[in-house]
Amino acid sequence: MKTRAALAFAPNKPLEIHEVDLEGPRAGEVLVEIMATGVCHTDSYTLDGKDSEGIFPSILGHEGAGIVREVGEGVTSVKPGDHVIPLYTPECRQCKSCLSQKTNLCTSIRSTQGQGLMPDGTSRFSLNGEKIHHYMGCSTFSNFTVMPEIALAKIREDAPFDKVCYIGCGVTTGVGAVIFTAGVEPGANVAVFGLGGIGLNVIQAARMVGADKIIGIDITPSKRAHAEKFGMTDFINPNEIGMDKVVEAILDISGGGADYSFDCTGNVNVMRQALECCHRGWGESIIIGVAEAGQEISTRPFQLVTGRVWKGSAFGGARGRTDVPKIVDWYMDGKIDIDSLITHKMPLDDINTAFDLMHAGESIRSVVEF
Ligand code: NAD
Ligand code: AHE
Ligand code: ZN
Repeated sequence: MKTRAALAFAPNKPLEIHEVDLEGPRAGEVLVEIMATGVCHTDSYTLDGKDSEGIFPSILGHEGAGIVREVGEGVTSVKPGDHVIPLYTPECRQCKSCLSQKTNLCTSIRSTQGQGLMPDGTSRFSLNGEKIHHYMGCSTFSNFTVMPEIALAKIREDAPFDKVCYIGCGVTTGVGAVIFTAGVEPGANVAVFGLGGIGLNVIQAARMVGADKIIGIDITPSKRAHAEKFGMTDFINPNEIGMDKVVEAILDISGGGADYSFDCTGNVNVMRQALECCHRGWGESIIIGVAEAGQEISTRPFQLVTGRVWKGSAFGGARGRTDVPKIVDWYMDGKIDIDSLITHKMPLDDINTAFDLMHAGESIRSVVEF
Protein backbone atom coordinates (compact mmCIF):
# COMPACT_ATOMS: atom_id res chain seq x y z
CA MET A 1 0.00 0.00 0.00
CA LYS A 2 0.93 3.68 -0.16
CA THR A 3 1.15 5.94 2.87
CA ARG A 4 2.02 9.59 3.45
CA ALA A 5 5.03 10.08 5.65
CA ALA A 6 7.63 12.65 6.70
CA LEU A 7 11.04 11.42 5.57
CA ALA A 8 14.41 12.25 7.10
CA PHE A 9 16.88 12.00 4.22
CA ALA A 10 19.95 13.46 5.95
CA PRO A 11 21.00 15.05 9.25
CA ASN A 12 20.09 18.71 9.72
CA LYS A 13 17.77 18.81 6.69
CA PRO A 14 14.03 19.49 7.04
CA LEU A 15 11.73 16.47 6.82
CA GLU A 16 10.11 15.92 3.39
CA ILE A 17 6.56 14.67 2.88
CA HIS A 18 6.27 11.79 0.40
CA GLU A 19 3.91 8.97 -0.57
CA VAL A 20 5.95 5.91 0.34
CA ASP A 21 5.38 2.20 -0.22
CA LEU A 22 4.50 0.13 2.82
CA GLU A 23 4.49 -3.67 2.77
CA GLY A 24 1.79 -5.44 4.79
CA PRO A 25 2.41 -7.11 8.15
CA ARG A 26 4.34 -10.40 8.22
CA ALA A 27 4.03 -13.06 10.94
CA GLY A 28 3.87 -11.48 14.40
CA GLU A 29 3.39 -8.00 12.91
CA VAL A 30 0.53 -5.50 12.84
CA LEU A 31 -0.47 -2.72 10.44
CA VAL A 32 -1.42 0.40 12.42
CA GLU A 33 -3.08 3.57 11.15
CA ILE A 34 -1.44 6.37 13.13
CA MET A 35 -4.05 8.99 14.06
CA ALA A 36 -1.77 11.41 15.92
CA THR A 37 1.87 11.69 16.94
CA GLY A 38 3.80 13.93 19.29
CA VAL A 39 7.21 15.35 18.39
CA CYS A 40 9.74 14.59 21.14
CA HIS A 41 13.17 16.13 21.64
CA THR A 42 14.66 12.72 20.82
CA ASP A 43 13.29 12.99 17.25
CA SER A 44 15.11 16.30 16.96
CA TYR A 45 18.29 14.85 18.48
CA THR A 46 18.33 12.11 15.83
CA LEU A 47 17.47 14.52 13.01
CA ASP A 48 20.29 16.80 14.18
CA GLY A 49 22.80 13.95 13.71
CA LYS A 50 23.50 13.59 17.45
CA ASP A 51 22.28 9.98 17.77
CA SER A 52 24.96 7.30 17.42
CA GLU A 53 22.19 5.01 16.15
CA GLY A 54 20.72 7.60 13.75
CA ILE A 55 20.11 6.13 10.28
CA PHE A 56 19.07 7.93 7.07
CA PRO A 57 16.85 7.80 5.11
CA SER A 58 14.30 6.96 7.76
CA ILE A 59 10.84 7.80 9.06
CA LEU A 60 11.19 9.27 12.56
CA GLY A 61 8.50 9.57 15.26
CA HIS A 62 7.95 7.37 18.31
CA GLU A 63 5.10 9.04 20.24
CA GLY A 64 1.94 7.94 18.47
CA ALA A 65 -1.53 6.51 18.89
CA GLY A 66 -3.65 4.75 16.30
CA ILE A 67 -5.91 1.92 15.19
CA VAL A 68 -5.01 -1.63 14.19
CA ARG A 69 -5.99 -2.18 10.55
CA GLU A 70 -4.56 -5.63 9.76
CA VAL A 71 -2.73 -8.37 11.64
CA GLY A 72 -0.13 -10.84 10.37
CA GLU A 73 -0.05 -14.58 10.95
CA GLY A 74 -0.02 -15.70 14.58
CA VAL A 75 -1.01 -12.35 16.10
CA THR A 76 -3.39 -12.93 19.00
CA SER A 77 -3.22 -9.99 21.40
CA VAL A 78 -4.70 -7.32 19.08
CA LYS A 79 -7.26 -7.36 16.24
CA PRO A 80 -8.40 -4.92 13.55
CA GLY A 81 -10.20 -1.95 15.11
CA ASP A 82 -8.29 -2.04 18.42
CA HIS A 83 -6.85 1.26 19.61
CA VAL A 84 -3.14 1.08 20.36
CA ILE A 85 -0.07 3.03 21.41
CA PRO A 86 3.19 1.96 19.70
CA LEU A 87 6.00 1.10 22.12
CA TYR A 88 9.65 1.84 21.42
CA THR A 89 10.32 -0.25 24.53
CA PRO A 90 8.40 -3.45 23.78
CA GLU A 91 7.31 -6.02 26.35
CA CYS A 92 7.68 -9.59 25.07
CA ARG A 93 7.22 -11.12 28.56
CA GLN A 94 9.59 -13.93 27.56
CA CYS A 95 13.15 -12.59 27.34
CA LYS A 96 15.62 -12.65 30.23
CA SER A 97 15.01 -8.95 30.93
CA CYS A 98 11.21 -9.20 30.97
CA LEU A 99 11.30 -12.34 33.11
CA SER A 100 13.73 -10.76 35.57
CA GLN A 101 11.08 -8.23 36.66
CA LYS A 102 14.11 -5.98 37.38
CA THR A 103 13.90 -3.82 34.25
CA ASN A 104 11.52 -2.64 31.55
CA LEU A 105 14.27 -2.92 28.91
CA CYS A 106 12.93 -5.86 26.89
CA THR A 107 15.80 -7.17 24.79
CA SER A 108 13.94 -9.43 22.36
CA ILE A 109 14.07 -7.09 19.32
CA ARG A 110 16.45 -4.32 20.48
CA SER A 111 19.23 -5.17 18.05
CA THR A 112 17.18 -5.00 14.82
CA GLN A 113 15.29 -1.97 16.18
CA GLY A 114 18.59 -0.12 16.57
CA GLN A 115 19.40 -0.91 12.94
CA GLY A 116 16.12 0.63 11.76
CA LEU A 117 14.69 -2.76 10.80
CA MET A 118 11.83 -5.08 11.69
CA PRO A 119 12.69 -8.17 13.81
CA ASP A 120 13.29 -10.29 10.66
CA GLY A 121 16.01 -7.86 9.55
CA THR A 122 14.06 -6.17 6.71
CA SER A 123 12.19 -2.88 6.29
CA ARG A 124 8.54 -2.50 5.33
CA PHE A 125 9.05 1.06 3.97
CA SER A 126 10.48 2.02 0.57
CA LEU A 127 10.46 4.94 -1.86
CA ASN A 128 10.97 4.32 -5.58
CA GLY A 129 12.38 0.89 -4.70
CA GLU A 130 14.92 2.31 -2.20
CA LYS A 131 14.82 1.07 1.39
CA ILE A 132 13.60 3.56 4.02
CA HIS A 133 14.49 2.70 7.62
CA HIS A 134 12.15 2.40 10.59
CA TYR A 135 12.96 4.48 13.70
CA MET A 136 12.87 3.25 17.32
CA GLY A 137 10.65 0.45 16.03
CA CYS A 138 7.75 2.90 15.56
CA SER A 139 8.03 5.46 12.68
CA THR A 140 4.95 7.35 13.78
CA PHE A 141 5.63 10.23 11.34
CA SER A 142 3.84 7.98 8.82
CA ASN A 143 0.07 7.71 8.48
CA PHE A 144 0.43 3.91 8.43
CA THR A 145 3.21 1.87 10.00
CA VAL A 146 3.97 -1.78 10.71
CA MET A 147 4.77 -2.76 14.30
CA PRO A 148 5.75 -5.99 16.03
CA GLU A 149 2.80 -7.27 18.09
CA ILE A 150 4.92 -7.16 21.27
CA ALA A 151 5.41 -3.42 20.75
CA LEU A 152 1.74 -2.42 20.93
CA ALA A 153 -0.18 -1.43 24.05
CA LYS A 154 -3.92 -1.94 23.60
CA ILE A 155 -5.81 1.02 25.08
CA ARG A 156 -9.43 1.95 25.76
CA GLU A 157 -11.42 3.25 22.80
CA ASP A 158 -12.78 6.43 24.38
CA ALA A 159 -9.28 7.95 24.85
CA PRO A 160 -8.60 10.81 22.39
CA PHE A 161 -5.71 10.02 20.03
CA ASP A 162 -4.52 13.64 19.88
CA LYS A 163 -3.84 13.58 23.64
CA VAL A 164 -2.90 10.01 24.54
CA CYS A 165 -0.27 9.82 21.78
CA TYR A 166 1.90 11.77 24.27
CA ILE A 167 1.72 8.74 26.61
CA GLY A 168 3.73 6.94 23.90
CA CYS A 169 6.81 8.75 25.21
CA GLY A 170 6.83 12.04 27.16
CA VAL A 171 4.10 11.44 29.74
CA THR A 172 5.16 7.89 30.57
CA THR A 173 8.85 8.87 30.64
CA GLY A 174 8.33 11.71 33.12
CA VAL A 175 5.59 10.22 35.27
CA GLY A 176 7.20 6.76 35.22
CA ALA A 177 10.64 8.06 36.23
CA VAL A 178 9.07 9.40 39.44
CA ILE A 179 6.85 6.42 40.20
CA PHE A 180 8.63 3.36 38.74
CA THR A 181 12.33 4.33 38.63
CA ALA A 182 12.79 6.60 41.65
CA GLY A 183 9.80 5.60 43.76
CA VAL A 184 9.52 9.14 45.15
CA GLU A 185 7.74 9.07 48.52
CA PRO A 186 5.41 11.66 50.11
CA GLY A 187 7.35 14.51 51.71
CA ALA A 188 10.47 14.07 49.53
CA ASN A 189 12.30 17.09 48.12
CA VAL A 190 12.73 16.89 44.36
CA ALA A 191 14.81 18.86 41.84
CA VAL A 192 13.93 18.79 38.14
CA PHE A 193 16.43 20.06 35.55
CA GLY A 194 14.78 21.01 32.25
CA LEU A 195 11.10 21.98 32.28
CA GLY A 196 10.11 20.80 28.81
CA GLY A 197 7.87 17.98 27.62
CA ILE A 198 9.52 15.49 29.97
CA GLY A 199 10.41 17.66 32.98
CA LEU A 200 6.85 18.97 33.39
CA ASN A 201 5.61 15.40 33.58
CA VAL A 202 8.20 14.69 36.28
CA ILE A 203 6.82 17.70 38.14
CA GLN A 204 3.20 16.65 37.88
CA ALA A 205 4.04 13.14 39.11
CA ALA A 206 6.11 14.53 41.99
CA ARG A 207 3.09 16.55 43.07
CA MET A 208 0.82 13.54 42.57
CA VAL A 209 2.88 11.39 44.97
CA GLY A 210 3.01 14.17 47.58
CA ALA A 211 6.52 15.57 47.23
CA ASP A 212 7.32 18.57 49.46
CA LYS A 213 9.71 20.95 47.66
CA ILE A 214 9.59 20.60 43.88
CA ILE A 215 12.44 22.72 42.55
CA GLY A 216 12.52 23.44 38.81
CA ILE A 217 15.66 24.56 36.98
CA ASP A 218 15.55 25.93 33.42
CA ILE A 219 17.38 28.50 31.33
CA THR A 220 14.18 29.49 29.47
CA PRO A 221 12.17 31.90 31.68
CA SER A 222 8.86 31.16 29.93
CA LYS A 223 8.91 27.58 31.28
CA ARG A 224 8.37 28.87 34.82
CA ALA A 225 4.64 29.55 34.50
CA HIS A 226 3.94 26.09 33.06
CA ALA A 227 5.95 24.42 35.83
CA GLU A 228 4.18 26.40 38.58
CA LYS A 229 0.84 25.25 37.21
CA PHE A 230 2.06 21.64 37.44
CA GLY A 231 3.28 21.88 41.05
CA MET A 232 6.75 23.46 41.03
CA THR A 233 7.33 25.25 44.37
CA ASP A 234 10.67 26.98 43.60
CA PHE A 235 12.31 28.08 40.35
CA ILE A 236 15.98 28.59 39.51
CA ASN A 237 17.22 30.14 36.27
CA PRO A 238 20.95 29.30 36.05
CA ASN A 239 21.48 32.25 33.70
CA GLU A 240 20.23 34.61 36.41
CA ILE A 241 22.11 33.27 39.45
CA GLY A 242 25.16 31.83 37.62
CA MET A 243 25.69 28.18 36.64
CA ASP A 244 28.14 27.64 39.52
CA LYS A 245 25.51 28.70 42.10
CA VAL A 246 22.79 26.22 41.11
CA VAL A 247 23.82 23.36 43.40
CA GLU A 248 24.21 25.68 46.40
CA ALA A 249 20.76 27.20 45.74
CA ILE A 250 19.15 23.74 45.73
CA LEU A 251 20.94 22.73 48.95
CA ASP A 252 19.57 25.90 50.57
CA ILE A 253 15.98 25.47 49.42
CA SER A 254 15.86 21.76 50.30
CA GLY A 255 17.65 22.03 53.63
CA GLY A 256 20.71 19.94 52.67
CA GLY A 257 20.01 18.51 49.24
CA ALA A 258 17.36 16.89 47.08
CA ASP A 259 16.13 13.42 47.97
CA TYR A 260 15.64 12.88 44.24
CA SER A 261 16.80 14.84 41.20
CA PHE A 262 16.00 14.33 37.53
CA ASP A 263 17.96 15.43 34.49
CA CYS A 264 15.56 16.20 31.65
CA THR A 265 18.01 18.20 29.50
CA GLY A 266 20.48 15.71 27.98
CA ASN A 267 23.34 18.09 28.91
CA VAL A 268 26.18 16.26 30.69
CA ASN A 269 27.20 19.34 32.72
CA VAL A 270 23.64 19.58 33.99
CA MET A 271 23.69 15.86 34.83
CA ARG A 272 26.67 16.54 37.11
CA GLN A 273 24.80 19.35 38.87
CA ALA A 274 21.79 17.06 39.24
CA LEU A 275 23.91 14.45 41.03
CA GLU A 276 25.76 16.94 43.20
CA CYS A 277 22.59 18.70 44.41
CA CYS A 278 21.44 15.41 45.98
CA HIS A 279 21.43 14.93 49.75
CA ARG A 280 24.58 13.38 51.23
CA GLY A 281 24.00 9.77 52.27
CA TRP A 282 20.93 8.94 50.19
CA GLY A 283 20.00 11.39 47.41
CA GLU A 284 19.28 9.72 44.07
CA SER A 285 19.76 11.37 40.69
CA ILE A 286 17.87 9.96 37.72
CA ILE A 287 19.22 10.64 34.22
CA ILE A 288 16.41 10.85 31.68
CA GLY A 289 17.98 13.23 29.14
CA VAL A 290 19.70 11.69 26.12
CA ALA A 291 23.21 13.03 25.53
CA GLU A 292 24.89 13.59 22.19
CA ALA A 293 27.08 10.76 20.80
CA GLY A 294 30.54 10.88 22.36
CA GLN A 295 29.52 12.79 25.51
CA GLU A 296 30.44 11.41 28.93
CA ILE A 297 29.40 12.19 32.50
CA SER A 298 31.82 12.89 35.34
CA THR A 299 31.88 13.73 39.02
CA ARG A 300 34.23 13.21 41.95
CA PRO A 301 33.85 9.57 43.10
CA PHE A 302 33.56 11.04 46.61
CA GLN A 303 30.04 12.14 45.62
CA LEU A 304 29.10 8.45 45.33
CA VAL A 305 31.24 7.30 48.25
CA THR A 306 29.20 9.66 50.38
CA GLY A 307 25.97 8.00 49.40
CA ARG A 308 24.58 9.79 46.36
CA VAL A 309 23.23 7.41 43.71
CA TRP A 310 23.31 7.83 39.93
CA LYS A 311 20.56 6.00 38.00
CA GLY A 312 19.04 6.15 34.52
CA SER A 313 15.51 5.75 33.26
CA ALA A 314 14.26 4.75 29.81
CA PHE A 315 10.54 5.12 29.05
CA GLY A 316 10.08 5.88 32.74
CA GLY A 317 10.84 2.30 33.70
CA ALA A 318 7.36 1.44 32.41
CA ARG A 319 6.48 -2.00 31.04
CA GLY A 320 4.56 -0.78 28.04
CA ARG A 321 1.83 -3.35 27.46
CA THR A 322 1.11 -3.56 31.19
CA ASP A 323 1.55 0.05 32.35
CA VAL A 324 0.57 2.21 29.35
CA PRO A 325 -3.15 1.25 29.47
CA LYS A 326 -3.12 2.20 33.18
CA ILE A 327 -1.56 5.59 32.44
CA VAL A 328 -4.28 6.16 29.82
CA ASP A 329 -6.81 5.45 32.62
CA TRP A 330 -5.05 7.98 34.91
CA TYR A 331 -5.48 10.60 32.19
CA MET A 332 -9.11 9.69 31.52
CA ASP A 333 -9.82 9.80 35.29
CA GLY A 334 -8.32 13.31 35.54
CA LYS A 335 -5.36 12.21 37.68
CA ILE A 336 -2.82 13.59 35.21
CA ASP A 337 -3.10 16.60 32.90
CA ILE A 338 -2.04 16.17 29.31
CA ASP A 339 -4.21 18.75 27.55
CA SER A 340 -2.40 21.84 28.79
CA LEU A 341 1.01 20.43 27.82
CA ILE A 342 -0.05 20.13 24.19
CA THR A 343 0.61 23.69 23.14
CA HIS A 344 0.54 23.23 19.35
CA LYS A 345 -1.22 21.04 16.80
CA MET A 346 -0.52 20.81 13.09
CA PRO A 347 -1.10 18.63 10.02
CA LEU A 348 1.74 16.41 8.73
CA ASP A 349 2.58 18.97 6.02
CA ASP A 350 3.66 21.43 8.75
CA ILE A 351 5.69 18.98 10.85
CA ASN A 352 8.91 20.97 10.47
CA THR A 353 7.23 23.81 12.39
CA ALA A 354 7.08 21.49 15.41
CA PHE A 355 10.89 21.27 15.40
CA ASP A 356 11.23 25.06 14.98
CA LEU A 357 8.88 25.71 17.94
CA MET A 358 10.81 23.23 20.11
CA HIS A 359 14.16 24.85 19.30
CA ALA A 360 12.77 28.32 19.99
CA GLY A 361 11.52 27.11 23.39
CA GLU A 362 7.99 28.15 22.38
CA SER A 363 6.22 24.79 22.65
CA ILE A 364 5.90 22.14 25.31
CA ARG A 365 4.53 19.46 22.98
CA SER A 366 3.46 19.72 19.37
CA VAL A 367 1.09 17.06 18.10
CA VAL A 368 0.67 16.18 14.43
CA GLU A 369 -2.81 14.94 13.47
CA PHE A 370 -3.25 12.84 10.35
P1 NAD B 1 12.32 19.82 25.58
O1 NAD B 1 13.09 20.49 24.50
O2 NAD B 1 10.85 19.92 25.58
O3 NAD B 1 12.82 20.32 27.01
C1 NAD B 1 14.16 20.50 27.36
C2 NAD B 1 14.20 21.62 28.41
O4 NAD B 1 15.53 21.70 28.93
C3 NAD B 1 13.86 22.99 27.83
O5 NAD B 1 12.86 23.61 28.62
C4 NAD B 1 15.18 23.73 27.89
O6 NAD B 1 15.01 25.14 28.09
C5 NAD B 1 15.84 23.07 29.09
N1 NAD B 1 17.30 23.20 29.13
C6 NAD B 1 18.17 23.08 28.10
N2 NAD B 1 19.44 23.27 28.54
C7 NAD B 1 19.35 23.50 29.88
C8 NAD B 1 20.31 23.78 30.88
N3 NAD B 1 21.61 23.85 30.59
N4 NAD B 1 19.88 23.94 32.15
C9 NAD B 1 18.55 23.87 32.45
N5 NAD B 1 17.59 23.64 31.53
C10 NAD B 1 17.99 23.45 30.25
O7 NAD B 1 12.76 18.29 25.53
P2 NAD B 1 11.98 17.01 26.10
O8 NAD B 1 11.11 16.45 25.06
O9 NAD B 1 11.43 17.39 27.44
O10 NAD B 1 13.20 15.99 26.29
C11 NAD B 1 14.16 16.23 27.32
C12 NAD B 1 15.29 15.23 27.23
O11 NAD B 1 14.80 13.92 27.56
C13 NAD B 1 15.89 15.09 25.84
O12 NAD B 1 17.29 14.85 25.99
C14 NAD B 1 15.22 13.86 25.29
O13 NAD B 1 15.98 13.26 24.27
C15 NAD B 1 15.17 13.00 26.53
N6 NAD B 1 14.19 11.91 26.57
C16 NAD B 1 14.57 10.77 27.19
C17 NAD B 1 13.67 9.73 27.33
C18 NAD B 1 14.06 8.48 28.04
O14 NAD B 1 13.33 7.49 27.95
N7 NAD B 1 15.14 8.45 28.77
C19 NAD B 1 12.38 9.86 26.79
C20 NAD B 1 12.02 11.06 26.18
C21 NAD B 1 12.93 12.08 26.07
N1 AHE C 1 20.14 5.85 20.35
C1 AHE C 1 20.80 6.53 21.45
C2 AHE C 1 20.10 6.33 22.74
C3 AHE C 1 18.77 7.00 22.76
C4 AHE C 1 18.04 6.65 24.03
O1 AHE C 1 18.64 6.56 25.11
N2 AHE C 1 16.75 6.46 23.92
C5 AHE C 1 15.90 6.23 25.07
C6 AHE C 1 14.53 6.66 24.70
S1 AHE C 1 14.42 8.37 24.27
C7 AHE C 1 12.79 8.56 23.88
O2 AHE C 1 12.53 9.84 23.59
C8 AHE C 1 15.81 4.74 25.41
O3 AHE C 1 14.76 4.16 25.55
N3 AHE C 1 16.93 4.13 25.58
C9 AHE C 1 17.04 2.73 25.83
C10 AHE C 1 17.31 1.99 24.55
O4 AHE C 1 17.38 0.76 24.57
O5 AHE C 1 17.47 2.66 23.51
C11 AHE C 1 22.26 6.10 21.53
O6 AHE C 1 22.97 6.63 22.40
O7 AHE C 1 22.66 5.26 20.72
ZN1 ZN D 1 10.64 10.56 23.15
